[in-house]
Amino acid sequence: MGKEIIRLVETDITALAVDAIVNAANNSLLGGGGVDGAIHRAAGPGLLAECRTLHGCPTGGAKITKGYNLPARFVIHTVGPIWQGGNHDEAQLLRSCYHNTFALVEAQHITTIAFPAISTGAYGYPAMEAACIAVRETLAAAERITFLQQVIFVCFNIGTRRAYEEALQ
Ligand code: AR6
Repeated sequence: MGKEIIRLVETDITALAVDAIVNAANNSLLGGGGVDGAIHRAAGPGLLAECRTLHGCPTGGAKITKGYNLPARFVIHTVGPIWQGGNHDEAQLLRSCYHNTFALVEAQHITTIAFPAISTGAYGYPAMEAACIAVRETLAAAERITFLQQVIFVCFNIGTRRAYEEALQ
């Protein structure tokens, strides 16, 4: 299994009928702006109610909920690092987001998943460096998780798309 399981798609992640979509959440897991706000709006109040029972999530961690009104069956909430110049463990924490998300994928037998570009919006992580981490962690997971069929990287803007294209070279 290699790069052929990866697809770049320009869409709103909440529209995707995959097993799981990933949310770029914050430590509270109680919603916010960006993709987090869009996911909570589309999923409806059931999602927030379940998130309240999770008591937050550390940076680099991941927790799973149902998808409620979303076409996706699950939402995997992960908390990316805030970019602080690159010397504050940001890369390790972002790698952990992907690693811990794929651990849940494996445990729940998820075969199709879509990721936003975690940390690259409000949290300011450089798109190119984030895309390299996303691709590398995905290829490593695909080697291990034999039932994984498709990983979609949602490109919400042109800069994100270019970064993934380059990272896939
Ligand atoms: N579908 C797919 N991607 C999207 C969508 C969408 N509907 N909306 C935005 N993006 P961000 P972060 C892209 O800021 O940097 C929240 O307030 C966006 O263009 O959503 O991890 C949380 O509560 C960018 O490429 O997440 C946290 O407080 C990417 O998603 C904080 O923001 C990530 O941007 C997390 O910041």
